[in-house]
Amino acid sequence: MPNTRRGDDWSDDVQHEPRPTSSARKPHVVRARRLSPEECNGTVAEIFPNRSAVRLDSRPDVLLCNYRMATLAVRGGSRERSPTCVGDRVRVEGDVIVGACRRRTALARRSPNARNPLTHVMAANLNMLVIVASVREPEYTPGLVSRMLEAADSQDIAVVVCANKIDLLEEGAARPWREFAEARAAVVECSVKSGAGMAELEDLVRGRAAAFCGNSGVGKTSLLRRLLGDDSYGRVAEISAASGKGRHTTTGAVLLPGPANSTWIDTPGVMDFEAVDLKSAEYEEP
Ligand SMILES: Nc1nc2c(ncn2[C@@H]2O[C@H](COP(=O)(O)OP(=O)(O)OP(=O)(O)O)[C@@H](O)[C@H]2O)c(=O)[nH]1
Ligand SMILES: [Mg+2]
Repeated sequence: MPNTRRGDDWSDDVQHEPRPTSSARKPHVVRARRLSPEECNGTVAEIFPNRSAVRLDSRPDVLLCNYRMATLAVRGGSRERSPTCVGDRVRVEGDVIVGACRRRTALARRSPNARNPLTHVMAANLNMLVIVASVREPEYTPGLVSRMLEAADSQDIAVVVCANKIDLLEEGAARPWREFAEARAAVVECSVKSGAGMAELEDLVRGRAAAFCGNSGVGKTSLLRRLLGDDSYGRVAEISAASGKGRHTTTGAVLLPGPANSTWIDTPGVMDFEAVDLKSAEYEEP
């Protein structure tokens, strides 16, 4: 079933009404703070309404957890649409997330829900961003690639520009994505369908904490299936014949353990990317 929601993923359409404030409400006794790396024991793998799935360091499966907001929520100014994001290092006690570590890096954008301008932190603690574009179907969009590249570059996150569906490129056609090789990015032309360039991509992402981001329908989930050798992961769908665009098949970011301690994050396709710099909100001491 195609995803017919207006936003890029389910949480764009969740209405975040401000909680009623009451002068009679008691102030929190425990002051929220960011934890040290040693205090954390898991990594957020997926976000659901009011809960997160956490991959604990001590066990291979994921645990569905609630939040203890009093000790977790340190905002420092930016209103995020979820208390944690995929890739966040957290402390879990029982099945409750009681705190989170300061993020080393974060890919964040303004959430597309105009009624509620929130920050959407797409992924945290990355050391690589794989910007996936398709050479055709859907059409290649250089603006999105360069905006994402800029956001990663400002945090010293390594960038791979992955031009997928190279099997669809006609002989002699222009290859405008190659311009990004001059912007400190590795550029890989590949095809999930033919296997071209896949070994090169695998070499680049092996051992990395890498998020795969880009438009809907460019092949992010297909690439990850191929890299993981697991066709049962996630869902892929043909792009729409009517619009030539993707169908927003992946509806939330998912952290996937890969070979050689890789952590690869599949993300929902975005229609646009307006970066939010979380440095002042996130990295300064509260
Ligand atoms: N021809 C061709 N088709 C591909 C290639 N890679 C993926 N596709 C097709 O592109 C379509 C979209 O692939 P997905 O993996 O669902 O794309 P996505 O980027 O995850 O899309 P969202 O989850 O909506 O963001 C599917 O029909 C895939 O089979 C490729 O290299 N060549
Ligand atoms: Mg997908």
